[in-house]
Amino acid sequence: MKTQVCIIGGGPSGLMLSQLLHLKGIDTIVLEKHTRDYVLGRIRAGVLEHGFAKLMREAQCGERMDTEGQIHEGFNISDNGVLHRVDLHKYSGGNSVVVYGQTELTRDLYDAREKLNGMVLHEVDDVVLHGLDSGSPSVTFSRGGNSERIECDYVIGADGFHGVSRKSIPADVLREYERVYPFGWLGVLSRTPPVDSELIYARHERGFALCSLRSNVLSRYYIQVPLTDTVEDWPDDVFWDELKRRLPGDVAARMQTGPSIEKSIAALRSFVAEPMRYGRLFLAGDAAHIVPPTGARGLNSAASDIYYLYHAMVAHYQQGDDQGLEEYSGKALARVWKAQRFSWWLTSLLHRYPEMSAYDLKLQQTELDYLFSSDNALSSLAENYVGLPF
Ligand code: RFL
Ligand code: PHB
Repeated sequence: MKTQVCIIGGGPSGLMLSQLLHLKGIDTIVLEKHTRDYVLGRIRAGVLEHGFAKLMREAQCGERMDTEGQIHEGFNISDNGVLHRVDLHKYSGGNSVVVYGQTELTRDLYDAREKLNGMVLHEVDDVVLHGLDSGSPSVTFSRGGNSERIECDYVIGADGFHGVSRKSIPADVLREYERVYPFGWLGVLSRTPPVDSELIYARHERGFALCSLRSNVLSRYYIQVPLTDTVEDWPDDVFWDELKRRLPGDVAARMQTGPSIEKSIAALRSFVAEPMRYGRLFLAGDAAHIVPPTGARGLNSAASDIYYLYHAMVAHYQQGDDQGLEEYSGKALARVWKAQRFSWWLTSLLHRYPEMSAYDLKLQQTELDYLFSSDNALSSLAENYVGLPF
């Protein structure tokens, strides 16, 4: 097979880029390891910044997001049982975020690709990238027992943290920066009305908790757990009791509980790979960088990568202008590192680390007290949470 841009990974990054390029007449093939149902079964992001929402509209995929997504102009931080509201609208100069699940937006992207007869090949295995430092790269893979090969101009590595693309960059070129956190998040999805119309991030001596939502009838809750815990350690009733303990009394009292529809534990990690380009390979999204979910930045950082790549590819194919491609890695990484800083900071502010000394706890408390006492500090939090410009 032949295409202009071969995209590895059919998650939100790969699908979004494929759709945007298609609308500009640039041919792509997306290779995805799993089935569509498997990809849609992964419960992940819930909070989108407007930069991402704009890109969805540009990709002609924004209709359902605009009717079913919720605009949130603020969120809450509970500090040992006391609730403080962060007025995003006031402190970010009128901005807000959109609450719309990653599952739903990925479904919208799949539907859009299907409508335009976009080529998305599922259940591909043994993906290998060839000739990345030559003028004619190719990708080989197996599907349904057959070996296949795609010749292309460029390869996009949008295959997430565990994908093959990043690993195809020679070790003496790639530099990796990483921080692994000594705890995970246990997430529960339940068909119950959310406890609050806005998100609640809770700092508590028993550990962090988060109350989020997908709609008026679908709630998403998380609690910080030790990395050694498994889902089996947390039957539903034990989970609900622990979540309530970490929330203000009145919030816990009005919490509606029910059976979990999904329950999983995610480890928390900060990670950046540099550079994000090697020859004809460009990395995007989780393939190049990971943040702990505390700041809701993961998918939103992927959005800026896709935005830069999309414009760079269009300039290349329509005007023969390669400046965007040349500058991609540096430009993308500048924003990526700011999302890293913010996610690390909010994680440090709200979690209970096993090794925390009395001094560390006092500093954490002071950092929060300062935040709630300073318009400047709240503005800094708000401008990062709604997303820095790209
Ligand atoms: P994905 O979604 O991991 O998709 C990569 C795709 O590549 C496929 N793949 C391969 N395909 C072919 N060949 C191979 N060898 C392959 N290896 C892998 C995979 O099957 C997969 O389909 O990466 P992408 O597209 O870059 O998207 C990134 C986002 O998924 C991620 O950043 C967010 O989910 C992070 N995140 C959040 N981000 C936000 O912006 N706001 C949030 O509120 C938010 N909440 C979250 C989150 C992530 C979480 N977890 C589980 C880590 C909450 C959680 C709990
Ligand atoms: C979610 O709804 O899954 C969610 C929301 C905000 C975060 C992380 C996850 O910071």
